[in-house]
Amino acid sequence: MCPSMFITFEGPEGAGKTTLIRALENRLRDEFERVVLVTREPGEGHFGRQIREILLQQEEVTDRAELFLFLADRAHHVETVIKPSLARGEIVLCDRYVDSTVVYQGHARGMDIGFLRNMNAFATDKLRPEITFLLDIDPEIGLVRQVDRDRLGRMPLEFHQRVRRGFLREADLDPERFIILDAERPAPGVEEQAWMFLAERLRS
Ligand code: Z5A
Repeated sequence: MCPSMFITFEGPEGAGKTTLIRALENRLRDEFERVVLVTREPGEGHFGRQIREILLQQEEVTDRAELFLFLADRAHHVETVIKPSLARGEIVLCDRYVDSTVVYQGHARGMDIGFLRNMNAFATDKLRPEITFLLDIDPEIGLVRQVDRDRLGRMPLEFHQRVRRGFLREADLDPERFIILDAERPAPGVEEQAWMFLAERLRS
């Protein structure tokens, strides 16, 4: 049996990350009897919720301030939630993590990607996920699925297209870690593709 495992879920807005995480959480509990922690960035716990409120609900946040808020949320989240859960031997399913910063603040907003990688390494104390599921979707489809859009969700379509291309680029650079899922299909198909991979990994 595999010990603790850290798995992240990435992709453009409305790709279906939350839906997939719920399905995998249930199957990991039912079929493997594993203890699973479901969490997300930004916004876990009291500290994270306050940062999330500033980040996603306020209309004016400068780009640099935005970056540091995402990183502050991550640093606190890793130390207080993710690492303790992994130390207990659990499986952590995290909705967004370091790749979202590289893609949204780097590929889409234009900040220096090398700098962002270094800042991520500092914020996370170099904690990297073993598996990252990338839910790839045309942003025009994802945005239609998303009824309730936050500040970033309301960015123009071309921003979201840069996000999609950025995630695919990151996946190209790290094919061992990234599993790309075609998120335009109905949810059961997406779940099955992810589950086949995950169940196999847990059995090995
Ligand atoms: N951000 C950043 O810039 N930098 C960072 O470092 C981090 C984040 C960590 C977080 O928003 C925003 O912060 C995000 C990136 C940025 N901004 N944008 N844009 P969030 O976490 O609140 O939201 P999100 O992650 O973008 O989206 P979401 O609301 O979490 O969507 P989702 O989880 O991917 O999708 P869902 O809730 O599972 O599904 C959405 C709807 O589609 C729902 O009605 C489902 O029933 C439906 N659905 C799901 N799957 C399917 C399929 N396969 N077919 C059809 N319909 C489906």
